[in-house]
Amino acid sequence: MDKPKNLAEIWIPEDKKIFFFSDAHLGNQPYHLEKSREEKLISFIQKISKETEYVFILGDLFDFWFEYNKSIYKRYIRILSELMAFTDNNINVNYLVGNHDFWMKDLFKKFFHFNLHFNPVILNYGKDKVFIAHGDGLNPKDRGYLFVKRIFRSDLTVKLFSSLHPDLAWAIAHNFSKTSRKYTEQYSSSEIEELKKFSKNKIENEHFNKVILGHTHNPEITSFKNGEYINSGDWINHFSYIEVCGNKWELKYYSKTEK
Ligand SMILES: [Mn+2]
Repeated sequence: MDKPKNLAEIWIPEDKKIFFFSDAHLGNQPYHLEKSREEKLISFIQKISKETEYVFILGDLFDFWFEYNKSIYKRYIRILSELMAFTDNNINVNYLVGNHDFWMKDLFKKFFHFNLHFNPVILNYGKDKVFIAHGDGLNPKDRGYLFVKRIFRSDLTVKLFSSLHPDLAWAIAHNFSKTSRKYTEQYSSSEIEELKKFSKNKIENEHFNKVILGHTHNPEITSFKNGEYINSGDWINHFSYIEVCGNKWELKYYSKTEK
């Protein structure tokens, strides 16, 4: 088997339960409009922090994440304090940086003890060999997007942005984020198909038997001859997540009453 180069590899015993979720894009609407979905996410975080030791956040939890050395965007205070539930309960959290998590520095590592991943990771879980990524940039045809990503993530852009007053930076960020959304949220069925094709290729040619992605906001399980592609969906419309224990992989939909 050709092992993908330089990808982090993680081992989790197969008797452990793991949760995967992604794409809440908090901050993309005025607060009063998205307060209820943030509360739903918080209720989910509280629930799973009592049920598991392992969580994968597959990116784009925030609609725009820019990390200053000292200041934090007020809008995110509530969710950040709730994410501490994972830290306080010693949950092993792997955060795969999404395309809206523009510039992540050390906050999540240093204060939350999350493992941050800027590239896909390989998970060895019992008999399953799992390829995990946020999902952006996997479609090689998406050159326009890959170009924008390179500009946004460049050292110079980060430096320029860091020198702005945070209030101004966030105002600009809000517009950037809207632009980025054109590339990432209006997923046509052909783009969803591309990620499906990508997964099929991973399963058929690299001997992974599971591919787990977010990014498309389209929760789905697609079976191939030797494995499955599962997309975690979103926390905007679907409130979907992936739960696995042993060899039972499930795509689920959260409703607060499940608590
Ligand atoms: Mn995304």
